[in-house]
Amino acid sequence: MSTLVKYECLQGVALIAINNPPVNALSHGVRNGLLDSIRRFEDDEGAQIAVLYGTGRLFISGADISEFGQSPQPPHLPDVILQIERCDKPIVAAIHGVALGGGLEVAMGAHYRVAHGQAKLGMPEVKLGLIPGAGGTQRLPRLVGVDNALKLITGGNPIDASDALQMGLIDRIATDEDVSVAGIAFAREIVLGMGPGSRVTTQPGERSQSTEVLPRRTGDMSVEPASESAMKEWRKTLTASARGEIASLVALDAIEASTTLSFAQGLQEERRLFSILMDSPERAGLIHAFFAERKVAKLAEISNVKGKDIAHIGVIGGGTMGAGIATTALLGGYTVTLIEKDTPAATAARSAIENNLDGAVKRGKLDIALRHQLEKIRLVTSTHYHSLADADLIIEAVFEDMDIKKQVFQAMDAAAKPDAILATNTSYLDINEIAACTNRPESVLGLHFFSPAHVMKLLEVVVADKTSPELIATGFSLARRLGKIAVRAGVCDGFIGNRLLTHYRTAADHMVLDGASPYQVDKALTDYGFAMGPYAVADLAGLDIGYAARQRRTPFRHPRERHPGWADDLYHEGRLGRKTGKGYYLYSAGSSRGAEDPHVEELVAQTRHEAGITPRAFSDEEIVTRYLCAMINEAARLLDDGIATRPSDIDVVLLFGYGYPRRKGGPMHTADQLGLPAVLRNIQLFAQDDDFFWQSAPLLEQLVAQDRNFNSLN
Ligand code: 3H9
Repeated sequence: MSTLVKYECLQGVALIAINNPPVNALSHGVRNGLLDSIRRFEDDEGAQIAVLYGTGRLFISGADISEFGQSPQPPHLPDVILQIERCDKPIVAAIHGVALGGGLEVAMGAHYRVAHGQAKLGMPEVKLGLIPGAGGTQRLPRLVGVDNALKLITGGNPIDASDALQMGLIDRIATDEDVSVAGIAFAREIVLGMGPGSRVTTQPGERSQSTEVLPRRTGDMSVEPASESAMKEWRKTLTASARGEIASLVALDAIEASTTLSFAQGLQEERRLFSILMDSPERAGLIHAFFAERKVAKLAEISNVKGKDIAHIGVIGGGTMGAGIATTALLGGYTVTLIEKDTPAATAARSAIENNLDGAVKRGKLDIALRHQLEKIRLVTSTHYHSLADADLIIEAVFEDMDIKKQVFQAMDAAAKPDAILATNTSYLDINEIAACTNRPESVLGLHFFSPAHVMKLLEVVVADKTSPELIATGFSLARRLGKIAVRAGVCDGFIGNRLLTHYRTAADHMVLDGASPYQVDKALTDYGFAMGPYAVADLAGLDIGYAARQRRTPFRHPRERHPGWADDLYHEGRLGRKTGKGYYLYSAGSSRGAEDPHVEELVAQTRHEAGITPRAFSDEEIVTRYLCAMINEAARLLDDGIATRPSDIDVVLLFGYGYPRRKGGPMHTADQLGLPAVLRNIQLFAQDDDFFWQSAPLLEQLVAQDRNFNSLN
C-alpha cells in the first residue's frame, strides 16, 4: 500500500487521504495509491461511501509536472479517474486550498464535490502549453456548460468556491474549517438520503438504503452544444489573443469534441490532442519557465538566513521610477516616505502615486477604500532627509549619475538609523563604488526595479562585494511581499538584464547599419514572440537613457566598436521617444502604438553613407538568429563572470523584465533547444564579418566541447 495515499474506514465512510507534500501532485506513487485505495473501497463491505481529500494545505495541485517529458508510467491519470468514476459506490471529493488541473479532474471524476469557502478551482494547463488530459475537457462542459468550460480551460485562471457552486462545479461550500469533516458530513447525508445523492436514488424525504445509493457520474451527463456562431466567436477571440501559442486553440477543439462525440470518443480525442501538445516545444518552454521561476530564490548563501523585518520604506526621488517604487511598496502594505528636492516636485510625485493607485483600483488590484487609506495614512512626502530617520530600508531612485548618487547616499547614510538598509535602484552603475562612499557598505545593495515598478514583476537583487547575506535574504523576502520575482545578480555594467540588453541591442544596431530597417528588426522579433522589438523598447524607456549610457561608455569605447550614429542624431533632434511623441516611431496623443517615420530611415541611411556601408538585405530569420545568438553569447560570459547564479536565472530575467516569449522558456532554454553547437557555429559564421563583436564566449565553447548544455549548469 502506498504511503502517499492513506485508506481507512470510519463508521461506514472510507477516508482516502492524499499525502504527497508539498502540493499533493499526482505523481506515479499517488496514482498507484489512489488506484489501490479505490479498489480497496470497492471491496470493503463496511464502507458505503468514500471521501477523497488532500492532507496539508491543499487538495491536489495537478499532475506531477516534473514527470512531463519522461515516458509516462502506468497507471495513467485518465485511467485512475475512470476507476473513480466507475466505482459502484459514491465518492465525495472534499476540496480545500486548491484543486488544479489533474486535481480538479480527479474531483470531477468523483461523484460529488464539497469545497472549502476559500478554495480555488481551476484548469491552468494552457499556461503550461497543455490542455487538461485526464477528462477535463469532456467532464467540465458536462458539469458547467460549454461556455463556462471554455472560460475556465482556455483562460487557465482559477475561480473561487462560490463561483464554482453557482456554475454547478461543486455541490456545496463547506462551513467546517476541516474540509474532510465537511466531506464526511456530506457523505453521511447522501447515505441517509438527505444530500444531493437522494435525487438519484430516492424520493424526497424517503430514506435510502446504503446499497441503493448510486454514484452520480459526470461522464453519463449530456452536453448542451454551444451555437455555431458562439464557437466561431470563441475561435476568433482566442486566435487574436494567442500570440503564437497553440494550447488554448487546441483546448477549444477538445471542448468542441465534447459536444459532437460520445463521452468515450471525446476522451480519446482529448488524449490525442494532449499527446500532440506534450511533445511540443511550447510545452517544454512553458514548463521550463515554471520551474525556473521557482528555483530562482534557492540560493545557498541565504538558505538558513532570515531577512530583516521591514515596515517603513523610504524612497529618494519621485520621478517615474521613484513613484512606481513607492506605489508598489504601498501596495505591499509598507509605510512609505518619499523624499523630493522641493515642494512642487514632492506634490508631483504624490499625484503620480495617486494615479498609479487609481490604476490599481481600475485593474481590480486594489480596493477603493484601501486606496485612500494607503495614500492618506501610509504615504508621507517630504523634502527633508530627516523624515527618513525611522525608515528600515531606503531606496534611492534619482538620476543615473554616479556623482549625484554618491551625494544622495552620503545624505541617506547620515539620516538613516544605524541598522537601516540603503538600496540603489541604479540600472547600470557600480554599486561597490556607491557603497564605498557610506559608512555601512555591508548594508548597501542594489534593488533594480523595472518600469513601471508597480506593474513589472522582476526585481534584480544586486549583491555588491560587502553586501551581507542578511540583506540578500531581505531583498528576496521584500520581493515576495511585493508580489515580485527576485533574481540575484552580481555587480557589472547593467547587471544581468541591462548588460544583455546592451549587447543584443548592439547586434540589432549592427544589422540596421548593414541594411535592415529598425522597423523590420522590431517586426521580425515581435513575430518571433517578443513583446516588443528593441526600437519600440528604446522609445518606451526614452532615447535619452540610451544616449546617456553611450556617453558614459565613450571614454572606454574600443576603436573597432561600430557606432549607431543615427541614435545620437535622434536624441539631438529632441526625439526622446514616447514622452516627446517622437522617437523611432511617431505617436499621436494618448496612443502607445507608434507609426513608422521615413525620416528615421533617412538618418540611418546618412549614417551608413558616412561609414561607407553598402546596405544589404536581411531575412527575418537572420535577424532573429543574430539577436538570439548575441543574447546567448553574452549570457554565457555573464555566467562565466559569476554575475548570474545559473542559466535559468537569466531566463527568468528575460521572461519577466524584457518581454522574452514565455513559450520559448528564455534564451538559455532556447539555446539548448537550438543546440549549442549550432549556436556556436552561427557565432563563428558572423565573426567572419565582424570578429570584434562576435567573439564566442569561452563557456559556450567549453560546453560544446564537453557535449553539455546550459541546463546541465542549472
Ligand atoms: C495537469 O494537471 C495535466 C493534467 O490535466 C493531465 C495529466 C495527464 N507538479 O508554486 P509553489 C512544486 S498539468 C510538480 O512555490 P505555492 C513547485 O515546483 C498541472 N511539482 O507553491 C515547488 O517545488 P520546490 C496543472 C509542483 O504555494 C513546490 O511544489 N497544475 C507542482 O506558491 C511549491 O510550489 C498546475 O499547473 C506540480 N503540479 O503554490 C499547478 N505544483 O519547493 C501548478 C507545484 O521544489 N502549481 N510544484 O520549488 C501551482 O500553481 C502552485 O504550485 C500552487 C501552490 C498554487 C499549487
